[in-house]
Amino acid sequence: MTKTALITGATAGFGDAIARRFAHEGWKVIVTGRRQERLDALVEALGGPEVAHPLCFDIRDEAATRAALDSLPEGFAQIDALINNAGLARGTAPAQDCDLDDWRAMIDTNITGLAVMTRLTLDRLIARRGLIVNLASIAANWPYPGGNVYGGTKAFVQQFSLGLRSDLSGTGVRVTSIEPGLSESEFTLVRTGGDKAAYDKLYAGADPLQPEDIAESIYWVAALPAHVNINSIEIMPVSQSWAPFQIHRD
Ligand code: 8X3
Repeated sequence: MTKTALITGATAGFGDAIARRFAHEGWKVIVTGRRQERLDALVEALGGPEVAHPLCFDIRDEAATRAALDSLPEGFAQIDALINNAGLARGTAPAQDCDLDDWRAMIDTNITGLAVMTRLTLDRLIARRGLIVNLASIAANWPYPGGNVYGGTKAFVQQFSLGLRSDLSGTGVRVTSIEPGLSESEFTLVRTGGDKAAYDKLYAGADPLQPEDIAESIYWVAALPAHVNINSIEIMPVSQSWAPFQIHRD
């Protein structure tokens, strides 16, 4: 039987690549995001309404999320995999210089939106002995200057994933936390407020991860036998590694 994956934040970057990968492998995909035109173009590129179904809403809005899920047509009503990809970073400033609206946007999307979407699809996922893949980040594992609330939201995603595994014991539902490092996508343009020069500087000579690399790892997780759970995957480009701790001296 054809399986169905719901991919949040599918209008760019990782989400777009994940949707393309799953559709390429014969899955039906529900693609969500805030930009209807991009969703429509993606549905077209994926093979049309038999293969892909768009849901246009803001994941920070619980009522809109409920209404979107309730609107799913019969052919897309069963969900075998939830890929919680929607998320963002805003800014790289130290905490003492940050804008509270930026912090709220990250908390509302990366934590609240992800938790609500998960809760609202859990019954369907349990019915299908399905899979949840949550997009965390290396920022969940490694603090860095300017990571503050972004890293905190991703630590939530990682720990929420592990907690879900405990609660879903016996249901057959698998849960995986994916923790990417330096990756080239629209994510960085959002983080820098559209600063293309900063975007180019970040990636210059670094050969960063590409969205297709993340899609590859998530599809691998999904395609494993039903008795195999990958708890977490931390992925970096070869160019990225750790530097020593900083020491401030007076
Ligand atoms: C984004 C990756 O390296 O900027 O989650 O924290 S990094």
